[in-house]
Amino acid sequence: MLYFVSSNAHKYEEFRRMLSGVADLGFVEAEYLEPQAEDLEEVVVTSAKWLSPYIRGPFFIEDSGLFIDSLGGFPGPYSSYVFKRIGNSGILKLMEGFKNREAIFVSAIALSFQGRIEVFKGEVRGEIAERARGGGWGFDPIFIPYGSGGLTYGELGERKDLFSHRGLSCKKLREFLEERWE
Ligand code: ITT
Repeated sequence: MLYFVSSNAHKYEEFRRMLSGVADLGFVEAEYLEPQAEDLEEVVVTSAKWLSPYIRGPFFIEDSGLFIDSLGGFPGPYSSYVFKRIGNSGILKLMEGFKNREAIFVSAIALSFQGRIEVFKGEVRGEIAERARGGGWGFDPIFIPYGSGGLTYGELGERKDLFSHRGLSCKKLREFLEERWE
């Protein structure tokens, strides 16, 4: 069994869906120590090293962040905290008056496997919508990935996986596991 450690059940659902047929995915619902760093790769590698003595067998974690160009990359590594504090309406308010609504959604996975830490990254460019559209969770209703025909993650439903930052990082994880997972 491969384990995903996270406090976020939505992420687990997405990974389970995307890794089906490759590995059975268990969920360890837990919060863990995250260093304050701008680079998500640094965050996940440090956290995975910190977690490894506590978890028997292979596991992975993921850190994601929404980097908005006009806001100097904010909220970036602080996305979870900012979402909890001000939500999508707060982000839309901050964006009022900005013509440039471009943003990048980034996902970094650290896999602890056979004594090593492997990193897989995914990045998607897109735009912050003028208003919230569709369902989903977190920033889903306000992020429009390029190539989706103007639909937000929230409006894409499960098709989000085909366009998303997590879809890209998970594709790399999947390819890695396809060659090694038994
Ligand atoms: P962990 O315990 O796995 O860290 P988390 O929710 O704190 O779970 P992150 O630190 O990666 O996750 O925070 C990223 C935040 O960005 C997350 O809480 C959401 O609000 C938002 N987010 C990340 N990926 C998203 C996605 O695919 N769709 C919508 N919002 C997303």
